[in-house]
Amino acid sequence: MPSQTIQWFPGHMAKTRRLITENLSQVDIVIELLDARIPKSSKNPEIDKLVNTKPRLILLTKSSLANASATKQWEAYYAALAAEKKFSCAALAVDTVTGEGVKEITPMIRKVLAEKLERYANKGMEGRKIRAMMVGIPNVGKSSLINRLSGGKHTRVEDRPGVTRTKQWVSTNIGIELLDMPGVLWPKFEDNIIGQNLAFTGAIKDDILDIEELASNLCARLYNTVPDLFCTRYKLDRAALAECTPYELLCAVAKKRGFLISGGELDTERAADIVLDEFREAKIGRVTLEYPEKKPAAKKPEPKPEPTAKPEAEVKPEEPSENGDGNE
Ligand SMILES: Nc1nc2c(ncn2[C@@H]2O[C@H](COP(=O)(O)OP(=O)(O)OP(=O)(O)O)[C@@H](O)[C@H]2O)c(=O)[nH]1
Ligand SMILES: [Mg+2]
Repeated sequence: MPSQTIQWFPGHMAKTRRLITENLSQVDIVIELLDARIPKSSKNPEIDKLVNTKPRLILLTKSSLANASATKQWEAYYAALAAEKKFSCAALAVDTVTGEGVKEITPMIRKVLAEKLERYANKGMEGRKIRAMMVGIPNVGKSSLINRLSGGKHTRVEDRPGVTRTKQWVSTNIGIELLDMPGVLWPKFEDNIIGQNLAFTGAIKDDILDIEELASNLCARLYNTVPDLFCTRYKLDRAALAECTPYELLCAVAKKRGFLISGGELDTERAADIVLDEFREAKIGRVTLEYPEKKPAAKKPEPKPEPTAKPEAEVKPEEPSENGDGNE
């Protein structure tokens, strides 16, 4: 099966880049949202240039869908960067559904802006509202978080990327004005694995994707990194699938679920939708696809034991990248 090169950069995203730059002087802080399941792939490399030296807070969103131990590692990674003064502050894991981390956002913002707030206080401007701009990839949860912080349904939220199309200010009673922004990607992903990760988690519009191929690749990724979770969910025999291609893994799911079309052929389209939906809802388990890079170990690591089934499984490094035809 030829592999699709994933790319999605419609005109409104180029406009969003300009919107970020134009509105930067209006805000005190930028809140950059990363998807806790893919903190590396969801970090738009252009944001650093656009935001420049403006104080920034990183949030790892949708933490209830990610592996908790991986999220802790990502928090530690950003805490280390902050300690080395390579970043303005540590990152915080949040989830707008469970409410995890949400109460810690305001104190964290105040910590990042401590010097500025002190200057305001010295000028007798304690009551001045902090203005924060939300930036991040599509579907990462910017508008949901604004609604959660403002305690109302002020912004449109939908289970698809590209919902917010223009900027919107929202007031809160926690001393912060929030600026919602459309989600923004970048024109060319460095590596097709990044495109795949973004597509697996729902940051790329499904309409432009070959869903069967995407789901086949997701099956392969899950089989290779969290085999127990994948095989348990779809009642598959791990050993019997060892030599399978990604598409054969998808076929195995379709067969096990009894998805057939007329003539008795396997309905792999239906299986593809199911695998993607169940991954995105964490029904397969709380899976993080990327871990922070570890510093080289001082001594040789012990050989890894065979992974065993557990609610939150460890994830191994990426499968090799694939190249192929483009799409838009
Ligand atoms: N489980 C979970 N789902 C979330 C969380 N935050 C957002 N979602 C869901 O993710 C989807 C997208 O949320 P939005 O708030 O619209 O995302 P956005 O970043 O504003 O998206 P765009 O406007 O398209 O850029 C919705 O279905 C939300 O319910 C979260 O913390 N946990
Ligand atoms: Mg939005």
